[in-house]
Amino acid sequence: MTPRLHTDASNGHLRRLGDMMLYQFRMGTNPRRVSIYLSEKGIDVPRYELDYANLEHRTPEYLRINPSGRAPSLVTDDGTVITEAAAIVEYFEELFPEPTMIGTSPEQRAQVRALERLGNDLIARSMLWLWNTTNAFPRKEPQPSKAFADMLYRHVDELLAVLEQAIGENAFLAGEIPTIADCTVFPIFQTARERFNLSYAAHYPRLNAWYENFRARKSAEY
Ligand SMILES: N[C@@H](CCC(=O)N[C@@H](CS)C(=O)NCC(=O)O)C(=O)O
Repeated sequence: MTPRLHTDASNGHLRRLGDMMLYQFRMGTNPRRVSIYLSEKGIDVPRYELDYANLEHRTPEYLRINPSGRAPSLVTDDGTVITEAAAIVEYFEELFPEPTMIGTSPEQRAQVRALERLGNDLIARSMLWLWNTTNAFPRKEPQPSKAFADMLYRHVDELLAVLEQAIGENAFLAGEIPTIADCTVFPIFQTARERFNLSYAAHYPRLNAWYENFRARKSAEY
């Protein structure tokens, strides 16, 4: 299946995929993995903004698309449904390998994927922490517990420490160019720090520098 491509006359590098639909919550951590990636690549995909407050993601219509009732979901030109942010990102990366955001050799790709998977785990642990640290997710955690949150943060911090080491002196998580690993890790930092104004990874100088650097990119606009 080859998607229909259109070049936007006003922006020569923008690649528009007119017949797809990306279901998202604009502020959601996992949907932002995809939207940040698409912005970095200059790919324009039609979006459907799910009405989270009114539980549109739990309606029978949406559950037919994504039985987990979560976002993001992508419906491709031929009606194929792709769920899971990482799968959606890798799908686009296969459609548009240049400029690469996953690496050019099997070894590089494995290293980027390893960091990306670590980021996936970081998000999962961090979400449990957020559900217990804020009152913003009453359907997930009706009675947030500070003690539980503190325990969960230790598991978050364990992965942050690995990322702090992995980034070394690099500008981006996997080296000198942004990769899908940055697209996965950045949104959870942004959710914790900007959306909920929480201290997150505050004592990791390299990750702090990376965050500020990435935050200045157009793709990170919130
Ligand atoms: N592993 C999934 C996680 C998706 C996910 O949890 N999305 C959140 C938004 S950040 C969601 O839809 N939450 C609604 C719910 O769980 O009810 C992915 O990578 O796409």
